[in-house]
Amino acid sequence: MNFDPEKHPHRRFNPLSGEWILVSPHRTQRPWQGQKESAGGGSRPPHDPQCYLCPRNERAGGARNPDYPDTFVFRNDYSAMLPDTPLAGGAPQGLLQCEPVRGECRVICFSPRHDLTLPEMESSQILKVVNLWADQVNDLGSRHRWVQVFENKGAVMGCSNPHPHGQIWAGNFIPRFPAQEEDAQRNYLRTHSTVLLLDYLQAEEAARTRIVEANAHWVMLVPYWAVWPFELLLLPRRHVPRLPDLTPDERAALAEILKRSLTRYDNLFETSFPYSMGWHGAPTDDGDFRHWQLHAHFYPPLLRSATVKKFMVGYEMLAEPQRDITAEQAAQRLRDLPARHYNG
Ligand code: H2U
Ligand code: ZN
Repeated sequence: MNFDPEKHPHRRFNPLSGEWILVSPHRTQRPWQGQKESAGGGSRPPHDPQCYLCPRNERAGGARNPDYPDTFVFRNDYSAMLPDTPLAGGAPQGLLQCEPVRGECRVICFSPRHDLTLPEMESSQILKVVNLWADQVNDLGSRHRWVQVFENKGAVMGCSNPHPHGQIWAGNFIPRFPAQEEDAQRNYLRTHSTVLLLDYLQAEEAARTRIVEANAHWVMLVPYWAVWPFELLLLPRRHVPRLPDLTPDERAALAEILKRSLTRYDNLFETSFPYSMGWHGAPTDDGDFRHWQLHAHFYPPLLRSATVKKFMVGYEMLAEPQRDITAEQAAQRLRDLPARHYNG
């Protein structure tokens, strides 16, 4: 008998992080038995007087939100990094190393409407979020090396509030995961004279099995090396280093593919699908970053239903991440869903 990756345990390599993952497809040869539970949080009002992100309300820090019509950005009242940390002093201590960090943290409201999420918003409204992300990378990137745009969605991801919002943390250092991607992409360009994620997109378009959504400017796919059951990777077709480099057409197409893909997420278990998502683009300090390709990661924790999540524990904490359902099976399931929201 020959090795068949659809049936036999194997490891897959993530060339972007340099890490391996264990895939156990033999555990899912049985037919799908996942139950469907509607564990929605119930309907929410368009404005919640208790919400610290709704227009006109007071935040925990005491500041009052303006009566914003579409998006709104403010400095995080509990910022994890501060702009004025002293940088002098702190001699190296052998094995006990530490370095001071400077940074800024912001919160961005996607909409004044407390009851919406990104896939429930009009594409024209999502476009305003896209433009805001790009403007924020421009602004914070002018004085920080790494600008991390992200969204935590859903209580299981530790999100503190259902009001549609994301965060931006910018700092004077390249954090661990982007640093892995920096090394991998730089080495790939050096050895192949081509851009890693552009070559990868070509391979995926030839295979077609992992693509979930595509339009003229973007492809949304379950990466070959996905760890989370329904992990997605969003790639522009053109070589684009950072969010601010996107053309107006690319931004509009991005709003469209986000709406369609996140709707599939919600339709999968007929629940507002939790995830952490975020953008990775070229670092924002000076330098040659031709090896970088902009992309977004979507890491959702759900496995079998609205209430059954995957735990990264045991072997995965101590040895290596593992999955049962293959990336190809996950992509097929997302593709088979309607692109129209179950809720509307
Ligand atoms: P989540 O995206 O994980 O829900 O976090 C929301 C952020 O909002 C969190 O970092 C901030 C918290 O510090 N926040 C404020 O800045 N002001 C508030 O009034 C409450 C929450
Ligand atoms: Zn609100």
